[in-house]
Amino acid sequence: MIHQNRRKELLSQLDDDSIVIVSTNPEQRRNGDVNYPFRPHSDFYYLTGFNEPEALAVITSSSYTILLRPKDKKREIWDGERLGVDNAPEALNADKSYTIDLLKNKLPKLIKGYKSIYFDPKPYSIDDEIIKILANKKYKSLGSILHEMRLIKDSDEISIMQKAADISAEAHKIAMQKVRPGMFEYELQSVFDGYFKQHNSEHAYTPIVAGGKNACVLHYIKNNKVLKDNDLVLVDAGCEVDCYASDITRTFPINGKFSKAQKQIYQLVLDAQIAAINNIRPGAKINNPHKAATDIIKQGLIDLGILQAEGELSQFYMHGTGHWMGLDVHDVGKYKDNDKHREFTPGMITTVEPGIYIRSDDKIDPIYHNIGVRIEDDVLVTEDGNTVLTRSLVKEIKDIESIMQLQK
Ligand SMILES: [Mn+2]
Repeated sequence: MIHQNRRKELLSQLDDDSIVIVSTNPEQRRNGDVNYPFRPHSDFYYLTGFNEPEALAVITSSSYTILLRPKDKKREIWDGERLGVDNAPEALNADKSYTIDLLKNKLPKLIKGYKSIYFDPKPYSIDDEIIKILANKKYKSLGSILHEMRLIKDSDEISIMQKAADISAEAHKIAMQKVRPGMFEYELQSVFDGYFKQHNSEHAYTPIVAGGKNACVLHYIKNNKVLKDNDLVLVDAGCEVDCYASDITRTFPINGKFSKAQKQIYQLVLDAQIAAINNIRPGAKINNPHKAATDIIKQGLIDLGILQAEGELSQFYMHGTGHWMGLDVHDVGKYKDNDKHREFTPGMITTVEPGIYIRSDDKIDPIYHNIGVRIEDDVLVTEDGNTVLTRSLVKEIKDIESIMQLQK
């Protein structure tokens, strides 16, 4: 029902003579005859709830047609059951269903008479075929309308994302309790691999487990070095539940106790993060959290003698403070309207993730060298402010240190 409502809502924003064409991802080859685990395209999944590869949805105000793989006894013995054309109408609430090999024959008939075609070609073979079939016909951007819908989460989406946030938060807590000097980064990562899998979820993105100076490499994913006594470890890991993401970063001391310098940097990032979250409410500009965070970090670094008053903050804080999150961890939806930052609206979900990264080649007091700190939570905009979906996970220094005493 929920997918039917979304299709209806989408069509209500288009002219009557519009037709929407949206395909899912193909399977991706890993090597030899091995594929990566299949993951549907988010636009397609949002409108259909169908998670088989090689499928196409054609949607108009009067009909919903799905093209999908045929039943194939031999293939199903190897790869598992397929929904099939006969079951599709009832299972997917579709009016008609055809096998995908009939694309060339059926699509020209389906689009006949429709003036506006909404289609975002992706660099996949099925979309290449559709482009050929559409020949000289013009098509309009589906994303510009659909992605605004995806940006505002409904109650079903919020409860799935809360579940993803809860699983990720618990895994981070266990990681804090399991970490030891001498452990490898990948061993700490395995806490997340195992916990996510135990809860029928996947990594929503490649996790970052970065000890010491590795935390200053923003997209460090090798995760293959030893975690050292007296260093911090930065973990950016979040799971995906039913294709919906969570995204959490915590930074904690490998031996369970922050040093004085680590505390100073950590507290500054935490103060910035809390100030940023306090700037999230309906009607507020979406760049207010970033402004609040950078003001605090800049002044704090100046007070510590790390940054000169005329210096560039981007030397130590070089990324944004958040991004939309949903079916994609970096979710769709515009950030600006006519070049101006838009306002928060209830139902939006954003991350809040300021950080400070001090490399050893930065000419400052060496006690601060190789400290990289980021703190990231997932925040839902509500009618009267916001709810932090990842609030169950500690982030105050004293709370992290005390949870780490309860070692596992
Ligand atoms: Mn993030």
